[in-house]
Amino acid sequence: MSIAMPRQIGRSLRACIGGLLLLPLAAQANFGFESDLTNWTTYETVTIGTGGDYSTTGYLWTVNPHETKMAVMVPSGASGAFTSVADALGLSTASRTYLTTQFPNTTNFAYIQRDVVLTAGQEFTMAWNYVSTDYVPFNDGSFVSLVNLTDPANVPTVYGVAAEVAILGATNPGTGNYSTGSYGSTGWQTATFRAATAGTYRLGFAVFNLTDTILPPYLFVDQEPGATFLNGQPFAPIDPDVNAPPPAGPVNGQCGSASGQSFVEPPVSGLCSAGTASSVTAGSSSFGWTCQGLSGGSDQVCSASNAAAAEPIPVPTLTEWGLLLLSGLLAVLGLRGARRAGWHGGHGA
Ligand SMILES: [Ca+2]
Ligand SMILES: [Ca+2]
Repeated sequence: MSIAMPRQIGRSLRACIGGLLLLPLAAQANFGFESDLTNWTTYETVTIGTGGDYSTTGYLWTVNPHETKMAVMVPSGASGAFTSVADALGLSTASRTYLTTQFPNTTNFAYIQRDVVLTAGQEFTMAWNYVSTDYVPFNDGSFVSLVNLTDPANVPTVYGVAAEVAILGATNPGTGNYSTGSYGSTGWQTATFRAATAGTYRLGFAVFNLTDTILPPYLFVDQEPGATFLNGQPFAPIDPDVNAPPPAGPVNGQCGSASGQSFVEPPVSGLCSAGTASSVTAGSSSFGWTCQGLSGGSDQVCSASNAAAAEPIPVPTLTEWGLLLLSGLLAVLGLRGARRAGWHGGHGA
């Protein structure tokens, strides 16, 4: 008992210190919507969902939250809302240009946003799930934003890219970072954020119709991934779209795991961990390629050893010499044997 007391105090102190380190997010609670929409500002159709069925043509999607509640967003209201949405989210001119370039025909929206105090370099994540009730080619989409209100020139990192905005789910292949196709879902995905300088940031999630206001998509948001089911079966999050649009900020090319390794044929995977891989060229002793930066990012030149060029040359040469020596030896031995047999024969006769 007398020993347990100090231990308990020690534990409490450690818990307090842990809480202080996490203060910025902890002090502004309800990132997981367990207290409904407290601390969030909403626009158009935003409700609190406790999980359930969301049917699209031919598919029964079941989307459940992390813990008990999540935000459920559906674009509605008047068309032509982009500028007022961008104003509310605090987007820079560059971010607006990026979004209107990728999605020139947005009509109506729904969004949620809140201000978050972050320390320099602080990281956090949020989860989201886009469900399309529309079908190709009638595209719809969604994006996330994190704007440095204190120091707008120092943009944060969203999904690994130095930019205020990142496209999330979209319906048409090649238009989202995660594209569902007709009536599909991205499953629960995790967005990553990293503050630049210390300050107040505005976090926003937006979902929109394109061209018309028919068959609006859903965007579900929670602090951690929930669960998704398709026709009652567990549905895993989909992979990123390999033909996704360029990111909103520069991405420097970076060599992948194949760099510096040894191959007998040109490597086809692990070429780049960031950027777009060029075709692989085969030299006499090495393979070479370039990881090309995106949206103004720098390129990186990468190489791997060409084992096929180095190995086969000495091996046949040695074998050939060996065979030549062996046949020469056999010829000499055969001749001597014949001579000795002759001598013996002669001697014995
Ligand atoms: Ca939740
Ligand atoms: Ca639509």
